[in-house]
Amino acid sequence: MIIDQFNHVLIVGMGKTGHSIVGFLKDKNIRISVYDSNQSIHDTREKLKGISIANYYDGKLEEKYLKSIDCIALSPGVDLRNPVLKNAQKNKIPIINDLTLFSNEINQEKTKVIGVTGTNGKTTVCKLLEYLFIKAGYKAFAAGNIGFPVLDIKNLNNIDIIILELSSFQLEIKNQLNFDVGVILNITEDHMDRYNTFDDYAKAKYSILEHSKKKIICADDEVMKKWNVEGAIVFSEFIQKNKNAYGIKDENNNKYIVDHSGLRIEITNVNLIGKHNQLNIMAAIATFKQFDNKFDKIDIALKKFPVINNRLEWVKEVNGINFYNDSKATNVSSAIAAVKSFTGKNIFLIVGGDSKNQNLSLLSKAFKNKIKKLYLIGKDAELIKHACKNLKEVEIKILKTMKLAAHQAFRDAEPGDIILLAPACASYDMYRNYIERGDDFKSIVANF
Ligand code: UMA
Ligand code: ADP
Repeated sequence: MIIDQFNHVLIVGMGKTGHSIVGFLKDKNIRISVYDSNQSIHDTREKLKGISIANYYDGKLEEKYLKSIDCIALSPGVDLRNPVLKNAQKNKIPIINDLTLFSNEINQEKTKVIGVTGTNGKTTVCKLLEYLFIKAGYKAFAAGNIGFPVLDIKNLNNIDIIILELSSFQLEIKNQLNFDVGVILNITEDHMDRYNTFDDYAKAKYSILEHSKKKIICADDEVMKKWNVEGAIVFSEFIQKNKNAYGIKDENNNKYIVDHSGLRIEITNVNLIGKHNQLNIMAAIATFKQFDNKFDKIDIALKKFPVINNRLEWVKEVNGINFYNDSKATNVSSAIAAVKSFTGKNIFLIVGGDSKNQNLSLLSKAFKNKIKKLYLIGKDAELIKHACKNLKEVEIKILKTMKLAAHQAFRDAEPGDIILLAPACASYDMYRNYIERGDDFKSIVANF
């Protein structure tokens, strides 16, 4: 058991993951110290009442906090480039995360593990996989970056299949966890405030494949196209020659997911809209098929799978105008995917927030001939306006609040039009998170 090697662990970051790690370590006869840059010692102490904690630290991470410890358990939100952490690595202090501890807990003979990563679509695919497995009679559970730390999973031994949503931050920390199937959905720019180069970000994603018995990747993705992944199972919008390929076939205005062994699953009238969701569904089916070939009601199940909140979620129709909330579109590529999901419609689009050093230039190309008016909110409104300056035919307005933006869009739109919130940015400059941002939008729209 890896943790037996350590006497004193410093947990860095006391959010969900930090607390989950404390919960795991507290009965293991190991000294625990905790650190958080923002949460005050007082608050953390209050939350950990009744647990024996050697030291509470807050403020800036200091070299001296590492003095008596022999392991750092890191939360994903903490940047590994922090000089103190870099030094720790240099001094061979092991840096682990909750997945490292989990890899020692799980009996992989009994419980299968699927890892899903990618810039966008992880939660959709993980939830869909969990749903399909449960429909097919398995005990399945989705955890990880989805919002449920792995060490909080109860009755691990009773679960047949765990579906882990994995962020690049979680994959950066090397561990012994192996995946029966590892999936990369797509790789586009995100989190550039955490990586020196896009290549570093892509490498973190790639690392999932090094630990996966079966590898599923997207053949259409510009980054993955350049990789040569031996034996990979691929999914694509097109029909690929590769015998391990899943593709989409159009027939008499109906769409089917097909493979080269006769699979044919209709996806015409599913609730998840847009081409990106067709790719997500295909990735989920390709994964499901690695475990089960008997369940023959996938198409019926798919039609009942509901849209997940804040992901191209239809909100309301007022005077023939349809409102959609895609608050989880926190990067450029997801906002573009949202815009592309509506054909032949005028889109009145609300964008903005913290653009996280992303390259915003792709927005203007994608918005051309699709967007009628653009409403910009939040910290980087001016930056986005500048990036869209070539969109001569699109009126761009900067507004102070979501409420002003939504009201302006409602005044401007006409029956048949779409009002879409797809911010392309993180929400932290205006809200606690994307959920609060989506809720704000929905509550404003509820009053129209
Ligand atoms: N903190 C520090 N120093 C830092 C940064 C943060 O002390 O330099 C502290 C903060 O003050 C805070 C705590 O660390 O108190 C937060 O830790 P965290 O950011 O690691 O967040 P958790 O609550 O542990 O949630 C994490 C994931 N968060 C991030 O990766 C940023 C959650 O994903 C995940 O659901 C959860 O673990 C369970 O696995 C969220 C996310 O935004 C939803 N993920 C990113 C994404 O999806 O794009 C990657
Ligand atoms: P993640 O967990 O990777 O953030 P989600 O399923 O929560 O993924 O979706 C996040 C955002 O990305 C939503 O706005 C959603 O509409 C969009 N999205 C989902 N799948 C894709 C995809 N394959 N490509 C681009 N955008 C996507």
